[in-house]
Amino acid sequence: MNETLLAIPSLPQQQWQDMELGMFFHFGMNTFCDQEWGKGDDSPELFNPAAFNALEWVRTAKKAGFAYVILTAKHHDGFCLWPTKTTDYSVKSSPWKNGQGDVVREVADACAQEGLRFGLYLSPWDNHEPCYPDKEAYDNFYAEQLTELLTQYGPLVEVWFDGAGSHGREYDWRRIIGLVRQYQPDAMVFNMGIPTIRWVGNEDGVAPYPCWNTAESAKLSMYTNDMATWLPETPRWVPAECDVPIRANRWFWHPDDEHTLRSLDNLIDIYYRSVGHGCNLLLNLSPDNRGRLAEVDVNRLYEFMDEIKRRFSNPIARTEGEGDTVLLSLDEESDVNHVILMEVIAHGERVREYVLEAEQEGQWVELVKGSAIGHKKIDKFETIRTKQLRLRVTSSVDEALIRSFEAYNS
Ligand code: FUL
Repeated sequence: MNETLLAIPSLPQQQWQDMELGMFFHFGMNTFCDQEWGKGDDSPELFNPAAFNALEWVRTAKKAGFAYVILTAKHHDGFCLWPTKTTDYSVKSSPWKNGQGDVVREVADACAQEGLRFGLYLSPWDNHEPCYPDKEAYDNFYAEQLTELLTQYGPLVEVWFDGAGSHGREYDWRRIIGLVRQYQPDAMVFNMGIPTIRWVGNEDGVAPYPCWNTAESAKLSMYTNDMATWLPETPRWVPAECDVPIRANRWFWHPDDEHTLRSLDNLIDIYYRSVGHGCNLLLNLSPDNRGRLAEVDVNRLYEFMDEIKRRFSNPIARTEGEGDTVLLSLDEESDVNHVILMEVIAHGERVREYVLEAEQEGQWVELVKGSAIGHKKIDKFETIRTKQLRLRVTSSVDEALIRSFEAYNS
């Protein structure tokens, strides 16, 4: 097959894939009601995060090594975290800052200040809005909300369209995507309409292997077996994002919920099976009803990312190359137990099968057999002592272009 037949990522898609780590913040009316899916009838009086501190959220993400942040501007309950003109069901009807506050603004500004990219989640399903049953009226309402967000809080790196609750419902995706393209042309579109990135298909934060960057269709939501139906203009390159809450199965903060905090081992496993399978990891933290992050969550996050940095900050050796065989020579004989491979995805995902080998007493010993490399593949194996490693691409579409081949002793 010729390169022109290969799917190729756009430049914004490449930049998005290079970020690898995003932090999701689920915050809103549910935070004050000990619930995950509000019915849209909770009083705005309840929303009052007295110690709200967006800078703390964003600095925490940054310190952990995350490159982008996604905030739930509106969840399924319809309560808006910005003072929208479209409804009174928002921060402006709450006691917080006497109705003068704007959570979206504060998080956007904190990201700009700290140099993180910012993105938004705007639930299509809206349990509060009275016009929701009227398709045309709600399409207008939703377009207006989206326009406010796209024009007032950019630049945006990603717009997250959640499929939950929308089983059987049709939205005006052409118009929605048109707005994103008009106002935030470089923002990634998550999983709906004409997506540029796709949902990995579960909320465990893990990708199957191989997880190719192309997909004909993907699941719409956890709650139906429907497949997402994308408009025909969907690009062929749609990399996956793995979303997962740090407190198992709970996206919003709940009192007395610390026992659901994921273990360090679980988070490390998630990293190997998301970033390590070439996908982005979108890890959710749930700010509490004070508007602060729980200390136990932050400590676990740092513990997790410290361990990842410990394992993967100092390669023993690194090279790049092209063709069927790429050699990696170490300065001296060393213990090796991880290899990280990356392809030059700007020219498509070319490798279909590969073998990793290590030289031992003049013989090549097989360490790993793999298929996809794509943006990244992390391979872990029994520690072996060697002075030379070899990547053999045993099947590829066009010449393999290896952006990096690194060895680690972690
Ligand atoms: C799901 C939603 O229903 C959850 O509440 C959460 O927002 C998750 C990220 O997506 O579809």
